[in-house]
Amino acid sequence: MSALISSQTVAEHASASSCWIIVHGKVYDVTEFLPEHPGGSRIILKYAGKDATEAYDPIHPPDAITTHLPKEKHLGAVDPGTVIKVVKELTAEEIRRQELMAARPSIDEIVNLHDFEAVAKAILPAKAWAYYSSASDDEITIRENRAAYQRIWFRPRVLRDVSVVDWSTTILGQRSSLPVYISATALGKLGHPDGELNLTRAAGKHGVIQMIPTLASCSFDEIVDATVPGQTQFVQLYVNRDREITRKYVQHAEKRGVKGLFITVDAPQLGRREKDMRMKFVDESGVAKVQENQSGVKKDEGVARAISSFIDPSLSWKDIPWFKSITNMPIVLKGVATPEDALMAYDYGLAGIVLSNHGGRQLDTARSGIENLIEVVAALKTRGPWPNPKFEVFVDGGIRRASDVLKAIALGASAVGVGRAFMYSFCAYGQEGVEKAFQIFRDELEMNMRLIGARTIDELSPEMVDASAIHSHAGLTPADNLYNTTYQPLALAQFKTK
Ligand code: FMN
Repeated sequence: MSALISSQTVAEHASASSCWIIVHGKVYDVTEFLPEHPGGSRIILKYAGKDATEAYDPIHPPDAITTHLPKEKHLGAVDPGTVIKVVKELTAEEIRRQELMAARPSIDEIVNLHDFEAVAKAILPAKAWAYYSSASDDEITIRENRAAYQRIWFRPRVLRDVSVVDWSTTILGQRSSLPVYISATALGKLGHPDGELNLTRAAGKHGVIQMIPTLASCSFDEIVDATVPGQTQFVQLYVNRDREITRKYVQHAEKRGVKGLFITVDAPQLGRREKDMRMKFVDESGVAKVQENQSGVKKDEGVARAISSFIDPSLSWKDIPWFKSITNMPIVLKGVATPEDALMAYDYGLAGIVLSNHGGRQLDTARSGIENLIEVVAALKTRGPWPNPKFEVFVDGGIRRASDVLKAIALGASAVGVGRAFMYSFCAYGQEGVEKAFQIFRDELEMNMRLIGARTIDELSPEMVDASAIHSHAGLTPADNLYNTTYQPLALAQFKTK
């Protein structure tokens, strides 16, 4: 066994020419890795010669450092006897958040999914809130994702004996207790120490399907290990420039029993999420440090961009046969937005598509998934009978109510994905929060299905909704918040003041 390394020795390697860090009690020499770190070298150098565990944990799966750093750079364990325990003083912001955490509404007082968002906003660290809530550019699409559902109205049927209603369904041939799956949202530990495991555990208990993100804070295996027998998971894929890494990841997922591969196709480059980017310029005390801009801080970073530089922008339709050759999992393209691409996915023999704009985080002023659904279903009907069990269409973005879910299904979606609402539910209340979110969906589905006159998911049909206003963007145009905050209303003629 190699000798223990004293923390004083580690502290001697605190520069770019020799940079050691401690993560989970182990010492690593990251000097040569500094220029390669996807998040930039500055953040590592901040912890040079010190324990970086606290900063490392929310952004990386536990095995990231051991996998990416060559064995000879794993220097050994730190001698615990030499570690000086620093009692960290809480900042005013941390104290404020702890107080808010203690004063959270009890979970019984949470009546809808918006409540989770409000609680999460109050208790999350500023960086986590910025990363989770941000959307691209002027954040028009994220607002449209909600507004689009408000342009669709129900045409309910009556007198249909709705004493028993059943909202269970199948998604890619897998049983699901809800017509809703948990969409992939990266970096769960920014918002809760158990990260994505909150979702896995709640989903296992309630028969809901979870899509595992490539960029999860927990490792892929930790997430799969937390399942119960028979639990279904899908995996979301960001395709790596190094296809060998992608091949291994996909085949490992299949071997571990994952039942569907969702390839994200709307992110050849990550969108500019300005709320997240601005966080780069705020130091730990919460003080903006915009002046650093002059001294070389790259403005186009932020948590999202820092972790995503491996994504391959050259991905194209030509790669699809390769994906089909490396896996037997059903392949779904996540982030399709037009009938043209929907038909291509169909013609390439894929299992389905997700009509998604990535929660408004990619191309701003892209239309909502639900608006695209109408055109996509019309186009797919030209290829044969619809619904088609061999090709499923999913929708995500802005879904916060069972009524949203039912509108999407009535218009032809097999099921819908929910990102933020589940994420905020665990940020606010951990696993219990996610379970409560499922309960809210169940309660709302039961009530709405009765009121619409649909006893099962199959009984939902296009005649039950009026979507005639969906393409009219004039009425409920999302507010341009950035513009509105800067420009005051025009002044009217003023009375003289004395
Ligand atoms: N989609 C991906 O394909 N991969 C990701 O890593 C990913 N991370 C996300 C992280 C956050 C914080 C959020 C809010 C969304 C992310 N998404 C990602 C998009 C979601 O999978 C989903 O498309 C979107 O959240 C749906 O919109 P909603 O949040 O309004 O439900």
